Amino acid sequence: MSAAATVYVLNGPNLNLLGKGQPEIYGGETLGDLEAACVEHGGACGLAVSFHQSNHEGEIVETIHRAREEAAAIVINPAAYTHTSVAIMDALLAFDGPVIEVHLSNVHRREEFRNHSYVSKAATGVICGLGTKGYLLALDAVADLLVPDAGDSEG
Ligand code: CA2
Repeated sequence: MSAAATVYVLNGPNLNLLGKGQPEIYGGETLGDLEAACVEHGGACGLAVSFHQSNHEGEIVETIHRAREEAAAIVINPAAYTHTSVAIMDALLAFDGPVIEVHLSNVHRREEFRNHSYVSKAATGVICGLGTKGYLLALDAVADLLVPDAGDSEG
């Protein structure tokens, strides 16, 4: 049996406050709850989830560099860096596997500055507005994208 593929699930600034404020926008689950749900759901999809959160742009860039060696896919909620960070976009562009961008809130219904994402330029797909369920749907997408196309092996 082959080892489970590793997926890095990355969370940007202030997401450590999840469940501790603004529940009308970001819901009531804590980051710990979200990590547990991702690990469990990832496991059910045959994926090993490595979960990270940082308030520092350079640390996120370095974690993405590590993912180049250690992960088959990335799920990322870059939080406010979504709208500002060319450095995170460039790091993701240098990653070979699928990248799924997730936002808890529907960024297109909010302030105009949240409508633009640098990270989307490097994303395979984007999920927003579905709360923490979006992370689980992103893991489903990763599991699908990593399975070699059955058609490829048939004569
Ligand atoms: O909707 C999302 O997931 C966002 O990425 C969240 C970011 C925001 O800057 C993006 O525009 C959209 C903010 C994360 C802040 O999280 C908090 C959670 C609870 C309490 C305070 C902040």
